[in-house]
Amino acid sequence: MQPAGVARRLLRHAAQPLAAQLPKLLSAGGALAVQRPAAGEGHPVSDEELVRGGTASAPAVEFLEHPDLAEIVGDLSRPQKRLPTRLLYDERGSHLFERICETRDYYVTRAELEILSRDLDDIAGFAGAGAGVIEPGAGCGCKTRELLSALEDPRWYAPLDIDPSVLWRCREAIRQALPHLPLVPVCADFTQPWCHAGLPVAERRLLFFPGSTVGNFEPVQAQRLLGRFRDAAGPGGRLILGVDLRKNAATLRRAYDDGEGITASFNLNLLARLNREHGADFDTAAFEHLAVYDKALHRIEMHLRSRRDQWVRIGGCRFHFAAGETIHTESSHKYLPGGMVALAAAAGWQAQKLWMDPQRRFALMGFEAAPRKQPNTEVKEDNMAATKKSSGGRRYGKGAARTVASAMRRRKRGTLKSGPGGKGGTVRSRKQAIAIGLSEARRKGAKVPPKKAGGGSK
Ligand code: AVJ
Repeated sequence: MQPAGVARRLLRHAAQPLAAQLPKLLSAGGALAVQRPAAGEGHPVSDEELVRGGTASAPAVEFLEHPDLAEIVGDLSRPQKRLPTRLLYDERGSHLFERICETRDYYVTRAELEILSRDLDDIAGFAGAGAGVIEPGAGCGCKTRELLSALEDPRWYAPLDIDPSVLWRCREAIRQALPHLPLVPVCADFTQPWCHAGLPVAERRLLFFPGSTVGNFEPVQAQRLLGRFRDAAGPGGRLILGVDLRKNAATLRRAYDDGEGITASFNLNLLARLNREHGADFDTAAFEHLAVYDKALHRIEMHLRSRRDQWVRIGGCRFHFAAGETIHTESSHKYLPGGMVALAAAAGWQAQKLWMDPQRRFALMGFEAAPRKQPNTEVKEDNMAATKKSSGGRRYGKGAARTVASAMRRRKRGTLKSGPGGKGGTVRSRKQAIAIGLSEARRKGAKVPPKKAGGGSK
């Protein structure tokens, strides 16, 4: 990486307001609140100013002050180069994505719409009456229009999108179809915290996250995102989640490298965007689109492959590309329904409903916000539940529950021994751990039902 003074200066002047930089504003009156940042507009800067805080070999922090640019330079500096997936969605990118959805090869949108129209009443019933609907990454809101018109007495619709131009169009489309529904558009990056506290009241909040966008995150990040949604939904909140299901690699590769070449343009637009907005000098003709299925990680990846050995400048840095070297731009994880149930459960969502298309390519899943547990009591509560279950619902005294919970913890740690004085082997079975816990309780004089003949905990 080398700083390039001229490029840096150009960059300063060419700085443009980007969606991610826009203040995350809420407007309750239905007007779209999009403001240009006061700072960051191009203004003449002296070289002295430019060098402040930086050296010839390490660019000043201020050149990378745009959060996107800092991230881009970091991502291109990795051994496997990559770029932030969200940057695919500028005005042109969002438009190209809508065209992808119309291609024959990209089955995802069609499969989802099929479920939405077939099971609309059931889905609307699950959402319940009087819901406020939040849609992160709303796009044009076409899918939502159908859902909104089927809902009973929806209170408001809050589309979130990183791209203000998309939000404008979404607002117009929804206004046309549902002129009386209050609209609360939010210009925000839904992967970052945003102000959901300011939303109007409703019977309950419904998070609508279709399109399998959740698949674009690594499972750990997906869990964190669903956890954020759980916070935004609040008590009694619901989630309707679109999930693309595992299927053969050939179908997936075709879906992400369509015959009409729209996905290729969509992917390559990312480089054109970096040229437009960050003064980069990518030769887009020197890169090609690639879709690769990773069988071990169950995900289809989009890459941009360098057709030749070349250098590219961006953010005052130079990056080398060997011929055939790739930039990883997107991953789309494919799930089994049970896998998503577990992932969402870890984020505080209880699975309630599963709707699939007849070919089982895609799933819409319905979740309800799980009641909040006190931190640190989870293990105990779980074990009390286990005690109740394996005892046929009988209630023990608090003392017994405590010794059983302790025995269960020791079993998990592998330190629970059976036999008199713990001289037997390590206890593996749940049932035996419960029995040991109960006999400990009995020794301490806690209230425990008498042992049945034949032993055991029942
Ligand atoms: C809408 C983000 C889920 O991953 O299937 C389509 C994006 N990328 N073709 C997907 C996309 C390439 C799409 N998501």
